[in-house]
Amino acid sequence: MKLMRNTLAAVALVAVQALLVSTPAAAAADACKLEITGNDQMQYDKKELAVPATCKQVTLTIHHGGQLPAAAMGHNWVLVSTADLTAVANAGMGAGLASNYVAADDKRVLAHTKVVGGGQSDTITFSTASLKAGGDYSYLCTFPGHNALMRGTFKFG
Ligand SMILES: [Cu+2]
Repeated sequence: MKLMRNTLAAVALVAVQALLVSTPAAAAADACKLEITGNDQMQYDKKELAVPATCKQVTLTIHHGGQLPAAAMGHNWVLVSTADLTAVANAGMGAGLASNYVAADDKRVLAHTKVVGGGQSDTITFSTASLKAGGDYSYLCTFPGHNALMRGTFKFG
């Protein structure tokens, strides 16, 4: 019994050491990396993405796990204040695929990827300087007609 207790204590100690060894900087860097995947059924695989407010920059990769081309079932990832979601989607619709369905100089767009088709991906890194911790943010796909299904909550902090 004593041996078992010692073994448990040793295991606990190793676990604590493992926690201490992983530096806060390394943990934060990973926490600031996000991935999301769209499919041929007009869906993202995540309804929510979150990063801690300590992230000065966020790296996001969008994957398209389907097979349809961008012209038919393209997806992007656009970050907005939730209050701007519909307006940004409407403005993006007229911008066209060549502009990734994002209107030129739309200040309401806080970050966005390219439109990707089946098998493609795109990675962006954006600054969080303009984001407020605890603010109400959302992401959406601005391909015409997609945002009704393709939207989610973005939590910062
Ligand atoms: Cu889409």
